[in-house]
Parts: sequence; C-alpha cells; structure tokens
Amino acid sequence: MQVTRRKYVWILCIGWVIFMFSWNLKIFRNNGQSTLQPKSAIRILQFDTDPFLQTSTQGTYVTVQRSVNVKKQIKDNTTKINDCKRKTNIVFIKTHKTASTAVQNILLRYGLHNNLKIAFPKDVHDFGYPQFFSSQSVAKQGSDPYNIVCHHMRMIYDVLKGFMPKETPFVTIVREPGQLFESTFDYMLGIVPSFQRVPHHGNTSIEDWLDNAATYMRAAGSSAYGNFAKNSMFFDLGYNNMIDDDQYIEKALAELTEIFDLVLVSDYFDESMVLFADLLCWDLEDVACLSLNARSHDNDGNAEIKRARIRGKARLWNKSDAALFDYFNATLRRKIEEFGMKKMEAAVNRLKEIRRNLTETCVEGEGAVDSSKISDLNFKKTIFKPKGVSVASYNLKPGAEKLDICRQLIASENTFSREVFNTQRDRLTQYFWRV
Ligand SMILES: *C1O[C@H](CO)[C@@H](O)[C@H](O)[C@H]1NC(C)=O
Ligand SMILES: *[C@@H]1O[C@H](CO)[C@@H](O)[C@H](O)[C@H]1NC(C)=O
Ligand SMILES: *[C@@H]1O[C@H](CO)[C@@H](O)[C@H](O)[C@H]1NC(C)=O
Ligand SMILES: *[C@@H]1O[C@H](CO)[C@@H](O)[C@H](O)[C@H]1NC(C)=O
Ligand SMILES: CC(=O)N[C@H]1CO[C@H](CO)[C@@H](O)[C@@H]1O
Repeated sequence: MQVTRRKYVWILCIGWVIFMFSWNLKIFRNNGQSTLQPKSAIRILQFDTDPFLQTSTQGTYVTVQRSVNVKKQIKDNTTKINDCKRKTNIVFIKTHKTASTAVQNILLRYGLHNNLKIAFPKDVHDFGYPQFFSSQSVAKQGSDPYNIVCHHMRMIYDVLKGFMPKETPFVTIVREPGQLFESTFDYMLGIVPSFQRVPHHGNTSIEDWLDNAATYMRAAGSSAYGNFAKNSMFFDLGYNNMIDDDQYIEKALAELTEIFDLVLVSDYFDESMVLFADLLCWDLEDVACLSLNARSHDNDGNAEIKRARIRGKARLWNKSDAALFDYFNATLRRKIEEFGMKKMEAAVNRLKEIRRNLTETCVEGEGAVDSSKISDLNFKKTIFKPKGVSVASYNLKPGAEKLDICRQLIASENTFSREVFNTQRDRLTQYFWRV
C-alpha cells in the first residue's frame, strides 16, 4: 500500500517535470521573434514558472528573459510614467545631424536586451540613402516581422507602412534649422560639392556660402549628397527639398502630422525623451543616453553673435526646414503641456539623475571630450569623423569596459549596429536550428 502510494507520487512528479519541460519548449517554438539563447533557456527552466509575457501589437507573444524581468520589475516600481503595456514595435526615422544617433543607440540597446527583431540595412549603415527606403535594402533575417526600424533612410511612408506590423508608432526628430545647417555644413563639407565651391578661410566660409547659396548650388549641379545643402530634414522625410512653395510645405506638414505619433525636438531633448518613453510605455532608464556623434565646439562671445547671424541666414535659406521645425516645436510644446508641466519637470530631473549616474559609472573625467583625446586606440579607430571635424566622444573609466551598458552607451554608430546585427543573426540562427 505504502509502496504504491510512493510510486504514485513519483509518477506525478516526473509527469510534472516533463510537462513543465515541454511547456517551456513550446514557448520557444511559438515565438520566433524572441527566441532565447541556451543559457537563458536553462535559467527559465530553473526559475521561471510564470514567464513574463508581453503582447506585441500583432498579438504574438514576446518572452523577455527572466534575469531582465526581475530588474525591470524593480525599475517599473519607481520610474514607469504610466501604468500601461510596453510597445515593442517602432519606426524611428533617423534624420541627419539632429541627435538621432543617440536615439538610435537607445533603440538598438532596447532591441538587444529585449530580444526584439531589428531591421538592419544590408550595409549596416543606411537603407540605400539618398534613395527612398525599399525592403530590398533590408538584410533579410528570417521571415518574422520586424519590431524596430531605426537606421538612416529617405522615408517613403506607404512602403514602410506595408513593411511593418499595423499600428506601429512612427517617431522622428527635428532640430532648429540654423544650428542644423551649421552642423551639417561642418560635418558634410567633404562630400557635398556645392559646399566645396566656396573659398575656405576658416570659420567665415559658411556665411559666404549662405550669402550666395543659390549660385553655389547651381554651379555644383546635381550630386548624390546635394540634399544636405538645403532643407535636409524635409528631404529625409521624403519631400522635395528644393521646393519652397507655401502650399507644398503646408500639405507636407499636414501629411507628417498624420504619419508621426511623436516628433522629437533635439533642442528640447530631455522633454522629448520623456514623451518618447511615455508613448512607448518604457521606463525612463530605457531612454537614458549620452550625446553621440555630436561635433565638439568651443564657446566664445564673438563667435556666438556670429553664429546667431549665420543661423538667421540659414533659416531663410532652408525655408521648409524652418517651417517644419517651427510647426513641430509648437506641437512638442503642446504635448508637454498636455503631459503636465510639473510632471514633466519631475520626469526630466529624474532622467538627468539617471544620466548622471550612468556617466559616473562609465565615463572618465567630466564627460564628453574631443575624439582626438580618446585614449583607447581600438575604440578611437571606430569613431567615424569627417576630416577636420571634431567629434565629441567619451573615455571609459578603468574597468567600465567590462560593463556592457558602458561599452554600448559610448559605442559609435556603425560599430554598435554591426555588433547588434551579429548578435541578432546568431540568435535567429539558433532558433532555426532548434526547429
Ligand atoms: C574666426 O572668427 C573669429 C571671430 O570672428 C576670428 O577672430 C578668427 O580669426 C576667425 N578664424 C579664422 C580661421 O578665420
Ligand atoms: C514598490 O512600491 C511599493 C508601493 O509604492 C513599495 O511598498 C515597495 O517597497 C516598492 N518596491 C521596491 C522594490 O522598490
Ligand atoms: C520653440 O517654441 C517655443 C515656444 O513656442 C519658443 O519659445 C522657442 O524659442 C522655440 N524654440 C526654438 C529653438 O525656436
Ligand atoms: C543614482 O545614484 C545614487 C547613488 O548611488 C542613488 O541613490 C540614486 O538612487 C541613483 N538614481 C537613479 C535614478 O538611479
Ligand atoms: C538664400 C535664399 O535663396 N533664400 C531664399 C529662401 O527662401 C525664401 C522663400 O522662398 C526666399 O525668399 C529666399 O531668397
């Protein structure tokens, strides 16, 4: 009697173990978008009887690693702005010279840590820019839909909309066009033919160029990078950057308002990132970053006055970009008011604190330094910078290179993209092996 009861208990236990095992396996199979690597699979078998499941907007399940969950649950307690369901699909249109690299870094890290599927360009850097986006330019990795698009492109909305799951939020970023132009001129001098037509005598050339912009552009003829010389944001968003017609601009703004769930403004970066976290239902920790791929510059009073004059001229020249900026700057203002000024202030302070902590943990010295002062030679080699341009970068604290978060925060665009691309490829390959 005793013996048979013990046997019964044993059979129940073994049955339970087998059931749990196959149940866990089933999760992997149903879940091509976020397969787990062997190590985390073991972890789940050991600890995780209630895997943390999230619905993506297509209704499929995305399993997030347990080790990440625990941290997230602790974080959620303190920094989630609203109680809502995390969004895992997003299109970010990465405009040029607008702090978009920092936003891309955030999205790459989020995708990597949450096993989301990022659409990478075949060349890892851009989707055939300055040509319009096409799915041909995406490096194919499996047949499941993508979660994130965040590399440079010239947007063509209908194609992108068809490429991504329904209801995917669209986000982009704009910058005050005077500063944008200054930055673009400096950074793109080497590749934009019309910029090179102006005689260079140090810092005066940008103003000389603007005073005769139309002539220089005509003389340079058409070029693959001509779009950087006028209304480059307007161009990146898919419009004709040479048309200054009010009606055309108005129509474009109406369309863009329909397309984008949020337009970030790099001049109000922190407020923008709070709204970004709010839109996607992410934690503030998820949207903390350091400034990347920015030019470094010195400040003196005279230079500032001159800069203001140049910015005024650049605004005039870039009429559609100026209209675009003013419009979405006003939109952002309105969204901040809707969010609540007090709540925004608190969230921005918290975001700043998170960034300060990250900086303290990872970065040597005061913060960003000129790329020429980067001491890690291997890292220095990976920093992309046009000839003669100073780019701000970071030295890691001794030992901080062992922390993934630190390496990833300061990594340059192409290096980090490639790293995430390779990790994703390995993960997806393992998935196909298992099936
Ligand atoms: C740049 O401008 C400043 C102030 O106008 C001037 O003092 C300086 O000489 C200029 N530099 C060059 C290289 O022209
Ligand atoms: C989470 O919040 C609750 C209620 O506000 C609090 O009692 C608890 O200690 C918090 N937990 C953590 C880990 O911060
Ligand atoms: C953005 O809009 C605000 C309020 O409408 C305005 O005060 C501010 O100057 C604008 N920013 C820029 C950079 O033009
Ligand atoms: C930042 O670090 C301090 C000290 O370690 C800690 O008390 C604080 O909670 C941290 N803040 C955030 C936002 O992580
Ligand atoms: C420098 C230049 O050509 N600026 C032009 C910018 O656009 C406005 C409006 O179309 C023109 O009046 C300016 O001449």
